[in-house]
Amino acid sequence: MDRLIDLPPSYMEDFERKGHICVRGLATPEEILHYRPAIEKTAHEGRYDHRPLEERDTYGKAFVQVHNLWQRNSTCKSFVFSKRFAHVAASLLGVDRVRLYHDQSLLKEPNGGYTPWHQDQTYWPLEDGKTVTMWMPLTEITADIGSMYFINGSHKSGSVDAGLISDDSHRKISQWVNKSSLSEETYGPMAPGDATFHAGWTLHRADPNLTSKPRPVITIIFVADGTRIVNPTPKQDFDLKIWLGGKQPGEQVDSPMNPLLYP
Ligand SMILES: O=C(O)CCC(=O)C(=O)O
Repeated sequence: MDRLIDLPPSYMEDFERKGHICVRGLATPEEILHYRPAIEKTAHEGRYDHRPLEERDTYGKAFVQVHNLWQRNSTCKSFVFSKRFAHVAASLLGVDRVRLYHDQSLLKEPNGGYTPWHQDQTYWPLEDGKTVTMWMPLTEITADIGSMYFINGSHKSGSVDAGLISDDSHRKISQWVNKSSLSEETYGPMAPGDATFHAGWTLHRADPNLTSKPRPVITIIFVADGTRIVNPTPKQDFDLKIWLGGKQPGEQVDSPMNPLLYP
């Protein structure tokens, strides 16, 4: 996972302009075959919400979420600590060094619900413009299993005040998008090991899983080295307590919870 790839400059330009890109074949089929069992097993063991789908709210129906696989399993750690992924993140952010904010497994179950429109940075007490999320499926992404959609250029608008991920954020952002002149984009079918990258404020959503197969995805959130923690909004208190190893507003994101991943 440490074999680096250099993205053509157009990727960095597209990321700057649109707030998202797709890198095909970032992990090889062999690498996915090797790592997928450990990622799925660790995600399964870490699952804490065992309620049936119909008893969960919209957020709960969208995916089963398990965080920081890197701390739970050494094979997952070597996947998350891939220098190849972190180097792409550094290139997109235009920085020399990136750290881990956190990783997560997002399993959209068979018949799992839609992922409402939202902005990740609503949750993060971090300086603007310093984060990028890698979203990598471990299975074929077809039109009916829950692919991602992005609003081009929306990262430049900052917060659209839609709140946390919910039917309400979906409604508010749909209205915001309808009033804007910004367009929606999806990368269509994806192979295991392809990856999308999106910025902290990029508006994004995913379709429901209409198939009888699960949709295993791993995401890794990278943050530029040197990024400072900002005063949290009430919605960001949780992240301040959980993902930053006790660091406080004004300090840099550099606790052992946020290891340097590149170089
Ligand atoms: O996988 C999904 O359905 C949504 C993922 C997402 O919102 C994210 O990675 O930020």
